[in-house]
Amino acid sequence: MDPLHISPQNIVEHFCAIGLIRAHDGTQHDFARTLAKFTKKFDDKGKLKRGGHYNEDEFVKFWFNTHKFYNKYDVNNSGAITRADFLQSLKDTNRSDMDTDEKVSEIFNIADRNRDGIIDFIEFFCRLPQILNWA
Ligand SMILES: [Ca+2]
Repeated sequence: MDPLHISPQNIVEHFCAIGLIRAHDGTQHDFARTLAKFTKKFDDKGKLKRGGHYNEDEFVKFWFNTHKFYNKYDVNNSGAITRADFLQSLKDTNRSDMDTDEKVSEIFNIADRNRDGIIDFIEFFCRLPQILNWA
């Protein structure tokens, strides 16, 4: 593998190898789908990208920005998104037209894969396209 260019497939294989995502629980599939979606779309300046590859700097920037976005929902900076965090961040966006409790339940139903009551970063990333549609 060219060390300066990493494909979504390289990233998926690496994340599997270190145990962050797994084939048997569906995280590998969802993770790969989200990654492919975003690597195809944007370069590091937010412009539409031609191929589906990142160089190392671009990937680090992308990964950093995705964590920054995750941290916006982690209102109390605990490192994990709880229902209270999500509820607060939806209320902060001042969208009183929504039933925020219902929204939070919907988000947790699809994103909290292991049903431990928190959305960790990998769970968040796997469902990022849906979360972006809601938030
Ligand atoms: Ca969880």
